[in-house]
Amino acid sequence: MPMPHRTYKQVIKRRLVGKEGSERTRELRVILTELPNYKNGPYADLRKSLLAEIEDTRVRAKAVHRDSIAVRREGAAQIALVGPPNVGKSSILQAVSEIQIKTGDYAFTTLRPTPALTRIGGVLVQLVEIPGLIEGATEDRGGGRALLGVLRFADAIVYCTRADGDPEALRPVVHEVELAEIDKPAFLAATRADEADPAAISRLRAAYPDLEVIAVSVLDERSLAAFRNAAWALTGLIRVRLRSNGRTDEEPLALGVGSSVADVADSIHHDLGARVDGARIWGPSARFEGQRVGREHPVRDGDVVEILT
Ligand SMILES: Nc1nc2c(ncn2[C@@H]2O[C@H](COP(=O)(O)OP(=O)(O)OP(=O)(O)O)[C@@H](O)[C@H]2O)c(=O)[nH]1
Ligand SMILES: [Mg+2]
Repeated sequence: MPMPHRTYKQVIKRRLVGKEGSERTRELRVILTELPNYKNGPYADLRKSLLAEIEDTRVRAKAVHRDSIAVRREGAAQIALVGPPNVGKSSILQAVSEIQIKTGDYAFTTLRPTPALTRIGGVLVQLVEIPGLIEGATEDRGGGRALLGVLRFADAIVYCTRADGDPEALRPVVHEVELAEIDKPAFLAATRADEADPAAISRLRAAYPDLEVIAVSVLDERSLAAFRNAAWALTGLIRVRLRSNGRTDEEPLALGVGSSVADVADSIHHDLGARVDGARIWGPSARFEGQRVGREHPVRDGDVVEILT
């Protein structure tokens, strides 16, 4: 006499807890072989639902596999860090964010695009390390096509290369990005700058005249601040803080360059966007503190805005 099908269902559920992908499929198949072989009734239904579950698991496993290269966007902007192996990309991520990431004195420590959130002037920005982009990436060498796919969706790029290394080490990376016709705001981080002399930075500047070069060392807080500021400049966003009842918010809003007072109001609430009359402004876009402006007034990075309705 087999156990009641309801109990059996509970047992199956328990056996599947925490099992995903091929492990789950394997367990499901084992369960199927153990199931009483009735043609009709609750056990036949159970058999059907297990078969459906196997199919679902298979599809899900595929989907997970395909998506694992995509990076879920978080924060106001997404900036990709790309460069030769072992130049210190992960170390920068670690230095400017909360994440624990493997760093190591060997190539290809990082195997997948890895995101980290960093706060710049109060706004969260996502940095993504793109590992292992090598020559031939556009022909999918080293899984290059998927990596370039991540770059294509990023808002900006930071090329990373060792300050004291051969400037040409970065060339294939820049070349592959160009071949893929990806054209984004970018700068060049000359990494591990504490190991290099100033002449090395000049060499990099000469080798890449189109890119601004920022010397970065994870051992030097000021260079990390410069890195953050340069990264912010790439986003094309401005920060404004709201003021109401004489109090100014700590957290800024991030808006596109050229946004107006009406855009600020709209980003808070569409209703407010429709009702806004103007604003009082403190900061870079005001001629004097607390200036009264109209709804079309363009705000600037660093403004404090009091919406008037
Ligand atoms: N002196 C010095 N060493 C650094 C600095 N940044 C990184 N390193 C060292 O450089 C090595 C490589 O660092 P990672 O951050 O793993 O480099 P990566 O570019 O992420 O490397 P892959 O993921 O393998 O491509 C490690 O041994 C780090 O300790 C720096 O600013 N100064
Ligand atoms: Mg790494």
